[in-house]
Amino acid sequence: MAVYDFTHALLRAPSQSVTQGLRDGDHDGPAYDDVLREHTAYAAALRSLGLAVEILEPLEDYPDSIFVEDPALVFGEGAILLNSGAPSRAGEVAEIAPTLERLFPQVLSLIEGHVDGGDVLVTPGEVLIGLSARTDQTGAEALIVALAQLGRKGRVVATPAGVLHFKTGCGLIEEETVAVVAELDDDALFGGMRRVIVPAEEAAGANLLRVRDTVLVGEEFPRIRDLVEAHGVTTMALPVSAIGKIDAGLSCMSLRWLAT
Ligand code: CIR
Repeated sequence: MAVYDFTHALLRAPSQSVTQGLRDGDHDGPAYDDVLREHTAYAAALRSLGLAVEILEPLEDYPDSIFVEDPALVFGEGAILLNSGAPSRAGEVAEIAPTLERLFPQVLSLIEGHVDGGDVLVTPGEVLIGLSARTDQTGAEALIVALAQLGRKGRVVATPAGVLHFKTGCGLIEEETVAVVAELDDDALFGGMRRVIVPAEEAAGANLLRVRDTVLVGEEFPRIRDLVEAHGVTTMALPVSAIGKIDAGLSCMSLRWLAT
């Protein structure tokens, strides 16, 4: 089984407060209806690829809670509750914990430090943990301990300045091929995986998402789609311009796993 052969996905519906989501800069946030439209298309895409999708109720107190990838990391064998480095998001983990307790055979917790799931890239050989404004060394080391309890190996890597999360700048195309922004084009980071460089003008689309035999790509990133298709992998274009206004991409809106 490949690391993206998921059977299940967990999402959370956007709250009206999503218009106030965190963003770098002082530009306007997205309109609620636009985010809802993108979220609906995303859920439909995952279902069309054969995943069982559960959508949790919106949380008005947490504008960014639609981005369920950040408060937890999940595998079929268990979930790990994380601890966001963004104060306004710290409460999201307690909100999602009961659902994860219901869905997973075991649920571990980060014992110290901060990690956002957006900084974690699961590759076949290891789990890469990017240090960022949201993920600190203490949290990354605590995550490595938790991963070991699930029989997985973690490794800490640097996230380049200027991107929110490690995965803002990369995503798996195939098990041994990763799409990266130029700043992440580094052998040491990806342990010898083949890298496909995302054109600078489409850097905002690097957070693509492989699900089963398809790579989901933002619809305004045609050159990335061409690059992925050139590797013989089918793409599916999805609208992301609204969530892009609050620094999010395609991996952020779901937790995904292969049921064991
Ligand atoms: C935030 O700043 O936390 C949200 N506005 C965007 C989170 C994106 N999540 C992700 O990349 N995993």
